[in-house]
Amino acid sequence: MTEDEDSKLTRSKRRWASEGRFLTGRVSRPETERLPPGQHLVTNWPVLDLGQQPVLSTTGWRLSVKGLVDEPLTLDWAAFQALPQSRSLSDIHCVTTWSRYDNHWDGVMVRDLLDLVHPKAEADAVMLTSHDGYSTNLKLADFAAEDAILAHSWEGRPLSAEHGGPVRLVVPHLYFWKSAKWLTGITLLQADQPGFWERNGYHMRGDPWREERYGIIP
Ligand SMILES: Nc1nc2c(c(=O)[nH]1)N[C@H]1C(S)=C(S)[C@@H](COP(=O)(O)O)O[C@H]1N2
Ligand SMILES: [Mo]
Repeated sequence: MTEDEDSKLTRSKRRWASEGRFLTGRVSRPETERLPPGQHLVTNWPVLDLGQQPVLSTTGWRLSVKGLVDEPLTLDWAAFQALPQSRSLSDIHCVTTWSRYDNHWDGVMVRDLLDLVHPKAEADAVMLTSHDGYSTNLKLADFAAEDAILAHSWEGRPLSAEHGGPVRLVVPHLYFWKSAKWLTGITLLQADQPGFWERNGYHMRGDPWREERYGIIP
């Protein structure tokens, strides 16, 4: 990271703050209300996916960011590691009703990645695609949440293959199905399109505090 790039990132963060960009209108909850409605606490970490757990090496790993961006980008492992690295602490809330507190994630903050690609003004949604054929959608404001991270490590150790390694998304303020494992593609779109579970009865947004579990079943 050169001084120059660093100050460019700093400048654009300051600009986002002054524009109030990506504000979701979310309120923080008091400690007494840490568990969303209908959830129960677990201390293990369940594995949930479509039944395929690809084992990917970091050598062949690629992540592309495309669609409505001025600077489309494909990162290999070295390029991803060269981006500013951060730690994010958050709770997991799965739509199947388990929650897990205090997960330490290491990786690249979504905002730092977005700073590099320059989303176009008309970009309002994101489609995430994964190596196992999974997809899920987010509004750009949710994807760009302050604590959203492209995580390569959990509790200081490389993310295991079953939990989405080498890199998964973590968007803590939404149900965990939005947090794509084995992430390979990020496409910025003008309008929100349903991903895999969203086409199969899950809610388009998935806010656990509003119990946005299910959408309208077609
Ligand atoms: N690529 C991919 N990502 C995925 C899934 C999947 O099937 N494939 N399942 C989602 C669901 S429904 C949940 S609850 C979480 C589970 O993550 P975990 O197995 O690490 O607990 O991953 C989400 N991300
Ligand atoms: Mo889930």
